[in-house]
Amino acid sequence: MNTADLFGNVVYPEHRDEPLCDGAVVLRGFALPDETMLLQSIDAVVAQAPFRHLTTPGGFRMSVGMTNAGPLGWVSDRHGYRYDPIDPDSGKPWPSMPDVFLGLASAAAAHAGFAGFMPDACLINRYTPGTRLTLHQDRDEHDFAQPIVSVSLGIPAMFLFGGMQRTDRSIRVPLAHGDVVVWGGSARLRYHGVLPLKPNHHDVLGAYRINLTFRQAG
Ligand code: MD6
Ligand code: FE
Repeated sequence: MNTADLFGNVVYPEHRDEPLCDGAVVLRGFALPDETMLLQSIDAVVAQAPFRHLTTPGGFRMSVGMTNAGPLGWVSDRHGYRYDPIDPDSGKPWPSMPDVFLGLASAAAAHAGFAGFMPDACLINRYTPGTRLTLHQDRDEHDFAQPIVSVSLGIPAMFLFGGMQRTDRSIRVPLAHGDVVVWGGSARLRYHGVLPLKPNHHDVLGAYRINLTFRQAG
C-alpha cells in the first residue's frame, strides 16, 4: 500500500530503497531534507579549498573538479593516489567536516545496515556536462569493512556499477539530486564509474553535478 505524506504527495515506501546487489543500496531522495544545509556547507568548504583538477599518476588531467572536507583528503598526483591531511594547494589542513555531512553520512550508513560509520574523509566531486569518471575501485582506504556513502546533488548522472574485475559487465544506475548510495560489505571493491554527463539544468546547481563520497580512510 502506498501512503501520502503531510502534503498529500504519494510516497512509495517499497520503492525508496533499491538494492543494487548484496552490500550496495540506493536510498532515493535520502539527502533531500538536508538539501539547503548541504549546499551552504559545500559553498563554505569550496571557499576555503577551491575545486581543482588533479593529475593521475599517468599524467592525465582529471575532468572532474575535486576538493575535500575532513581530517583526510583524497589526492592524486604523479606519485600516485593517497589520503593527505594537508591540501597541497594551500599547504593547510582541509576544511573541517560540516556537521550536516557527518549526520547525513552516518544516518544513511545506519539505514543501510552499517551502524557506527564515522567518516574522516569527504571527497567532493564536481561534474559539468561531458565530464566522466572512468571505471575504478576505491581501494586507498585502510579498512574495507567500512562502507562508502555517496551523495548526488544537481544534474543527474548515469552511474556504472560493475563487478570485481574491470572487464565484468556493469549495470547502469541513474542517480538524481538527493539520492544516496551506500556501498560496503561484499560490494566494497566493485568497479564503478560515471558516464559522461548529458547537458542539463538544475534549479539550484545550474549545469553542475556535485557528488560527496564519505569514507573512513585512516
Ligand atoms: C560519483 N562516485 O558518483 C563518483 N565510489 O561521482 C564514486 O566514485 C563512488 O559513488 C565509491 C562508492 C560510491 C561512489
Ligand atoms: Fe569511487
